[in-house]
Amino acid sequence: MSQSVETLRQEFRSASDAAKDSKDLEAIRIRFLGKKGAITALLKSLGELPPEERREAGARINTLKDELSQALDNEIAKRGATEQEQKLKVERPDVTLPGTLPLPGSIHPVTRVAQEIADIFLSMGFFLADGPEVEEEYYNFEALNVPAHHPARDMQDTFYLETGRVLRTQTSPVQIRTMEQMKPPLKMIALGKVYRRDSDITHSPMFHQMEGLVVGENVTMSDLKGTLVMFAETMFGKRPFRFRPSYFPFTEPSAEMDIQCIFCHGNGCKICKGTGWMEILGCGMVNPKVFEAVKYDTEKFTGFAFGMGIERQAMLRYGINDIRLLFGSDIRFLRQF
Ligand code: 2NL
Repeated sequence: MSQSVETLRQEFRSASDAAKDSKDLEAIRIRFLGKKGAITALLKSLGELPPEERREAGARINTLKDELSQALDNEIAKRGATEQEQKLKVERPDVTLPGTLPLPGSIHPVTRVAQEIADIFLSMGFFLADGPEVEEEYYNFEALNVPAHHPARDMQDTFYLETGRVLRTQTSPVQIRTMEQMKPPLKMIALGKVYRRDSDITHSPMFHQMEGLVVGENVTMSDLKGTLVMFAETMFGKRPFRFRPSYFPFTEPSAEMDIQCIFCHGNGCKICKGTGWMEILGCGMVNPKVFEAVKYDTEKFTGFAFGMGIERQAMLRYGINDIRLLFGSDIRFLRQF
């Protein structure tokens, strides 16, 4: 046994002396110290020795093992450094080659416009509230005076989940939840993703909406007009606006606000369908039925509310004429913002 230990030591020395580079050294490590290497084989053969000799032989083999491993590490460190130096001498970087410019990231136009709109209302003293996208039917419909037979509740228009919940179709459930938690007066906005079963050239099943709500004593339609004109002028600059009567179950009376067409300046074009006007938001005085649902005193409090699609605002703001561009993630389009 002591014979074979000495033989291995000699074999290792000559192999190590002959090694040209770290690749050779790695091969040597496998040959001697690997799982199927010479040392392992030697350790396995211990069983063939008489028991009284095993202890000492085992110790010798382990000493050899440590010795070889140490010697290899030293050799690899030494050669590695030399090889690195050699490489650095030969492979010089060509500093005259043109570099690759890092592409700067940018904020998506929908996010930007959402932040811009939110900032306008925050500067007027509104606070921002948040709520779930998977919503109870009660908060999405009932509390907002949208009864069970209403067409908006149709399976065709709303994503119903197996749990009996829905994907919110508007951000108004956030206002309902907030009113349940807070006493008037309040001025709030809610902002986020909403979902409708609509998918064609001009509709996406997911889009972004922002709604606002003001509740207090003596809140009137004049407050609504003043607030929304101030918003629209900050957003789109001073240009003609108009309010048209409309209908929503959660407001009474209801209106829609139009801005003079930003493409044809009121002359009439394809985009405004020849009317010279473009709708920017829906609004109205809060229907007392909504206040009843949240147990607000309808004798004491009134309020106004409004809602707008963010994608629509982004299209108006930047003169984008196809909503698909906003969902396409085409870097050439997005890089312009
Ligand atoms: C639109 C119109 C609107 C509201 C949303 C609302 C919320 C509560 C009470 C009353 Cl809690 N109203 N929201 C009111 C009028 C219009 O949205 O065109 N959205 C895209």
